[in-house]
Amino acid sequence: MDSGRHAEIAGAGFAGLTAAIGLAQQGWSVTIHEKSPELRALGAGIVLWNNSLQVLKAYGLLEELEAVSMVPPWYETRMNNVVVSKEDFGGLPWRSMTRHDLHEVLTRGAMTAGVEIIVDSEVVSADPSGSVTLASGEKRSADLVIGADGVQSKVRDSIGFDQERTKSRDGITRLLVPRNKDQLGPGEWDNVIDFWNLEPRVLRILYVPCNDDELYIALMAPKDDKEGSAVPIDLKVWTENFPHLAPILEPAAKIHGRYDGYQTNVLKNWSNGRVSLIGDAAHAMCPALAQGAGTAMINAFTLGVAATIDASGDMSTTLVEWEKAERGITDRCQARSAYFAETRSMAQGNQFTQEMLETAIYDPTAGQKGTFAK
Ligand code: FAD
Ligand code: 5PR
Repeated sequence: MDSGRHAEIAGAGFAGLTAAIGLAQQGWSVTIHEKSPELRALGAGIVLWNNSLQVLKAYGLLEELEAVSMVPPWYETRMNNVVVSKEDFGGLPWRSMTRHDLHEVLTRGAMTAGVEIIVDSEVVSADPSGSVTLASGEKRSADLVIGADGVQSKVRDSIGFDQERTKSRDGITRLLVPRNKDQLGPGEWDNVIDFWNLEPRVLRILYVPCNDDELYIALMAPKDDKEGSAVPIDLKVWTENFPHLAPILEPAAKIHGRYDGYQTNVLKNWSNGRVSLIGDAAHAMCPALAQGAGTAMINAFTLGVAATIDASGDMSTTLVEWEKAERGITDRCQARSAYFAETRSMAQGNQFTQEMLETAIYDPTAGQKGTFAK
């Protein structure tokens, strides 16, 4: 099946790779430009929920992902090391993994589907009539241009989308460390555990086991807390506040790491002419609901379906309709995530109500089974 159509994508992150696989599996020729010299995922661990797991299933990649990820039995919340809640989301599919492993599964899936990935190739601008310009000066045309180039998107900024940007007071350092399970005290160390301290000081450690060997920890501190936001992490401060976690904090202090402030970007529109934005380029969000990658993958998937169905060749109407259909669920997720960042109310536990799980539960592939992974 060859649709005769061509897509140019900026960014080989989770959004760009997911869009590329969907388009290629539906017969498009696809080129991704990745500005980094090598293909790899920055950051530490990640949680995926039903929405993105369904996308991987539709693409024929779920088994591969299952082999490198795990299902923590419970999502536990503790305040000053006292358990306040344990949730299992009532059987809703979710999995934890390293970002590296997820990125590898998507990269392999893209290669198998015939996607061309060019590294060391930065997109510096895009044009709504359907072209990208590279740092090398080369200009390339396409039926569809996708800006999946992250929160600092040049595709977005070269066109000039209207956007509202909000920065939160908190931020986070995310690290991957050895599990060291046998050195931790009694506890169910396969759970995700959200350790909150609000008194005497606002510091939080989100503990996310990714597989037998690797543990993702996210250390949250207010931006104005110089010690809490320092990298490498200040071992004295963190072990004083979380003494029971010393066996994982010690190796964490040896990694340089990076402290990222939370940011929310809301665009008036996600598309202009033949250019569409997905992922953090379109809707960067606070991390509380762990849906940054999930929403990126939903929108990457549904964009590929909509663009393929477009029969007229006039992407502009198609992209407007796609955004109308898909946008609500992302906007609501972004707003809920910003609310949790603002109020820090995840600390109270039991925050994963059906309403808060709306985006996690959503199956963007419903009605599309059998179209992919041919
Ligand atoms: P990105 O992941 O930012 O990918 C964008 C890609 O585009 C990158 O590969 C980049 O090199 C490339 N690129 C950028 N500009 C250009 C250009 N002009 N031309 C060509 N290529 C370009 N969420 C979690 O749930 N867990 C985490 O552990 C976590 N860690 C994170 C760590 C970091 C450092 C960052 C920035 C974000 C993290 N997030 C995390 C948030 C979540 O990863 C994002 O919501 C999700 O990755 C968005 O995917 P994306 O593909 O839109 O953007
Ligand atoms: N969940 C995950 C996560 O990485 C973070 C949060 C929740 C998987 C932080 O990056 O609440 O901040 C959070």
